[in-house]
Parts: sequence; structure tokens; C-alpha cells
Amino acid sequence: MDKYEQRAVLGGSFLMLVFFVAVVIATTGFGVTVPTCIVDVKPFKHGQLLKLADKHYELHAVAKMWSFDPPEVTIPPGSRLDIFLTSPDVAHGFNIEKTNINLMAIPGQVTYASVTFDQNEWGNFRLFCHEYCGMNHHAMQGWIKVWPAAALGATNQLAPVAAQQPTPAPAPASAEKPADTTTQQPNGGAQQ
Ligand SMILES: [Cu+2]
Repeated sequence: MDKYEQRAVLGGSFLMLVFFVAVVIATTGFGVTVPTCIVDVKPFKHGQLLKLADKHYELHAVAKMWSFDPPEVTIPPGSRLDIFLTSPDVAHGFNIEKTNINLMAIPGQVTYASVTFDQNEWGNFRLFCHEYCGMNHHAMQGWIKVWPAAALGATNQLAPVAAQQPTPAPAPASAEKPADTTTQQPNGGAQQ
């Protein structure tokens, strides 16, 4: 074997080993989960947010032309969110900014991923479609609103944020600023 060819093979093998170790470390050390296709869950037609336990929620999300159902959910900081996603029409994307969540919504199938939000970071995380799905694809977005319990109201986590009239404490220094200031803020724009 030519010596350059030999080096290329050795270099390629070494890189594959590095990548494999990186995947193992990401999975075991950092809790990064790989999106999976769930075969024992039937596709559902309506989105909902279920509270499984304190700071543990399950989101059934439907991506359709050209919106998400539910369009927004509100959960407290430090929450784990298990996401089950499907589509009734065409393939869509499901990407939550500033997280590892990057899913495909596939008609007739359910995909799954899980994300745990940082205890000390809160704000609005934009959810958007990243798979071209038609005329209004560019406008297809939603919100994952991560707000302290005091801002959530007593009952329905899915209540429109505008109707909750929460009065959260001032954001900690590390708080995420809402990504889109043109949308209505949960505290009516009173945030300092
Ligand atoms: Cu789209």
C-alpha cells in the first residue's frame, strides 16, 4: 500500500474513533439524547401538554401546515420536557432554538426527543419549522416559554400567556432575553 494511502486510512480510522468516543461522552456524560422514531405510539391529532411530575412535562406536538399545535407552552425553569411529535399532512421540522431539539415531524409517525431546561435560565425559546413545507413555511413558529412558577398561574399551563397576567420577579442576570420583542411578553412588557 502506498504510504500516503496508508496515512489516509490511519487518519480516517483515528477520526472515526474520536467521533465514536465523542458520541459516547455526549450520551453518557452530558445526557444528549438522539431523536428517535417511536413505533408503539399511534399518531395523534391534537397537541397537548401533560404534567407528569414536578418539573417534568410531556408535550404532544402536532406540526401542520403552517402552525404548531399547541402554538406555545409555558413551563417552569429546570423542567424536563419530553416531546412527542407528529404531522397530519406533510413533513415538517421542529427546532427549539438554543437547545439540542431538532426533530422531523413525519406523517403517520411519532418522533421523540427530550430536553431539560437550565434551572437558572428562563425566557422565550422560539420553536420553528426547518423543513420546507409549503407557502407559509417561513411563518411557521411557536414558543416554548420557560418562566418561574410564580408566573405560570394556578392551573392551565396552556392558557394564552396574555390571559395569565403574571407578575414574575425580575429576571436573574443570566436570564435569556425573549428572542422576539415584537411578540407580546408574558409580563406585559414590565420586565426590567
Ligand atoms: Cu415548514
